Amino acid sequence: MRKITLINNNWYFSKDNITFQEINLPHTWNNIDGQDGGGDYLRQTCYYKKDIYLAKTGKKVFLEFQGVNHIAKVSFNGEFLTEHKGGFSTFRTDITKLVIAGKNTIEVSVDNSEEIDVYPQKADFTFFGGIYRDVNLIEVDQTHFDLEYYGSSGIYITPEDSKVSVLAYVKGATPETSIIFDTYDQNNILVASTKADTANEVKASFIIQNPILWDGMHNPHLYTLKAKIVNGEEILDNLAIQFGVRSYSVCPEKGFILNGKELTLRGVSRHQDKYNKGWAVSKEDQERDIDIIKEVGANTIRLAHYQHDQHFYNLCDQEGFVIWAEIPFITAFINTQDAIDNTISQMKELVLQNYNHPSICFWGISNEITISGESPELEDNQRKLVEIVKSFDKTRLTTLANVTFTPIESNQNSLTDIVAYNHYFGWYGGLLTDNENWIDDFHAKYPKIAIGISEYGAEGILGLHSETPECKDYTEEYHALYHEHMLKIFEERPFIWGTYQWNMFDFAADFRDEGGIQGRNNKGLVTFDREIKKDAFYLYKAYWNKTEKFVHITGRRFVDRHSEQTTIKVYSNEDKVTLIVNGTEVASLTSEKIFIFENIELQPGANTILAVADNSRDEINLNKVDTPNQSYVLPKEESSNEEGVKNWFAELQKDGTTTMTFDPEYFSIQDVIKDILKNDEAKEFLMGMLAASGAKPNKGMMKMAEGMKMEMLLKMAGNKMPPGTTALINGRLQKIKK
Ligand code: GCB
Repeated sequence: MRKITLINNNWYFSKDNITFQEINLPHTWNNIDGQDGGGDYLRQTCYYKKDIYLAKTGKKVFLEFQGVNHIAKVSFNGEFLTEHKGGFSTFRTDITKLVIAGKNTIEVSVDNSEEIDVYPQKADFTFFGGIYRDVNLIEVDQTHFDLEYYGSSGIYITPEDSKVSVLAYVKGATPETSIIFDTYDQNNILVASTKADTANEVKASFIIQNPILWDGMHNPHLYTLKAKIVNGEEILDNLAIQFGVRSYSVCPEKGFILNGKELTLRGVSRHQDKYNKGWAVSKEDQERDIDIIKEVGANTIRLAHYQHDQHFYNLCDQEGFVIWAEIPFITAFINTQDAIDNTISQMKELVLQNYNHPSICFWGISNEITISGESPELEDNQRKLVEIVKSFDKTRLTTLANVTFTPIESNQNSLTDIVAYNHYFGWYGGLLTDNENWIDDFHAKYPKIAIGISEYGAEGILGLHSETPECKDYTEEYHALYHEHMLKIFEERPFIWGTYQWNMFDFAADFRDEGGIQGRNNKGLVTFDREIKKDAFYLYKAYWNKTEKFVHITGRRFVDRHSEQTTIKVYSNEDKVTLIVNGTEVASLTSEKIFIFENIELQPGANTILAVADNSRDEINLNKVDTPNQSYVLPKEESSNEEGVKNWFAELQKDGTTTMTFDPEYFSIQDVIKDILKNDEAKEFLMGMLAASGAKPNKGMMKMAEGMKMEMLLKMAGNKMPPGTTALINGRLQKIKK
């Protein structure tokens, strides 16, 4: 029988390999410095060790690590065993030969520093260093399901209608051993059973009569395959793996189709970190995340931007979410064989370790990878990834997330089965209405390509408020208004195969300095500590949650109201809402999702606002004040005003040229930022230009951008730049000799 022992407790951790402190796993050394801003969190090699008392049993013994970021080097009793590159997948190492009776020592060095050949390289999130997921000791008989095949379970289950095919890899197969595959339904009733001889590779299949389908959130029915390697009566190894029977497709016109029925996928993205914990979150933290995502009413999750914990995929299977799973091939393509190999190994691990999860429908091969430019080499790398996925998994669809400025004619839109774009029109640049214009344009030009929106969002900071919200004011009100627009246009366009709000939770991005908050991306519907649901959360809930009736009065943190009359906005999934102000009924409105009560008179000082619907009610307190509460407004930096942009542009105009030439002896917008920064004159120009445009890039941000071509940076700035700017900048760079 297999014996699995969780060995998370009583480890020792050191930053210098000299002084150690006792800790328990999961652990990261960046839980605080990775979330406090400055882009200066500790990125280096740190050290873990643990003593473990074992007996000599004649069994095979493995160590299993479920997540160590980025590079782990494992030694056992002083002997180096393995190196694993990639911070998100399970890996195991065979320690059998080194085990001694009594005290044994595990040593792991963990490196999260910048490594040229391991992804992610550059991205908008903190790369928390540490052994941040579980570690297990696994003891098995000499004959066992293979534990060394890309960290997978060694068993791959492929259900197609009522036929279920199983592929199992076995180590130490002998003529005396055989395998029994028993399948149980959710009520623990045996529904199919089959037996096979053992071999290195075992193929079996069986029929489940009238299978109960895994039908998304409607009925996420799971079967359990219990696989046993036996020698007569003796059980040598055993595994229980859940799977689901389902079929799906994506249609460019109708969107996602699950088990023959249209299911419009509307959901969110999730990062795996949490306030003060970094990535070292508990199972309970993950369960809480799932509960919150369930409450908002999403039916799909993009688990960005890397492989998440097995526990989370299990929860998704159980709840019926449709999942987009992906590798961290993000932002910067590195054209070295080592880096390409790293994308391949992370892809194999993702697919093989998660093959049996019915919730996973889409394998994502890359995210915004053309930020560093499009090239045949990049496409080769992406094609290779698609090939690998298809060679292992014939049933699922591949996808990718394009950065907004990737032309719709780009080859990027023909690499994967379906595609999606990250768009932030109405936040980083462009108008809110550019969203629907872009989507309609794409759909009209490419009616045969299924298009999804893999990200969209805006910052929403709880302390900032406005009666007249506008783009870039960081208020909770603009955040909500932005999402009102997005939800409306998505509802009008059911052909969009999936939409993924960015992001369900605020998350750590240590280099960020947004709206007065250091080290955080504040686009969440819920705060980083999961304690507060922003107003926009309830807008989504009103759209998506059909079962739990509620009313939510927005603006509860916008307590001090200054204007003569104020507007009270309510989000609800009820039909009719009545507003009662200071005990007096003011109005009743019949509407859908959004109820706007205008010209509400408040009395000086304290006011009670009550909203009542058939099944629910909500109450908030507002304060009528004489002078506006200044803390609600983000102080405008002098350097970020429009004037700055205009002045800089005028200066450039005197000097620049509008014809684009690309003399390779001189700099141009086709050079990458890193190279531009190496030349003093070019650097001075670039930094001056950024300062004048109001951007205040810190060290971390510059690091993120340095792999990008200048032209990409300009495209990202979008319509924030006056027309003709790209040509002008190029003209100026063409005067600087390399
Ligand atoms: C993106 C990235 C994501 C960022 C997000 C943002 O396009 O894919 O990693 O966090 O934008 O908030 O800027």
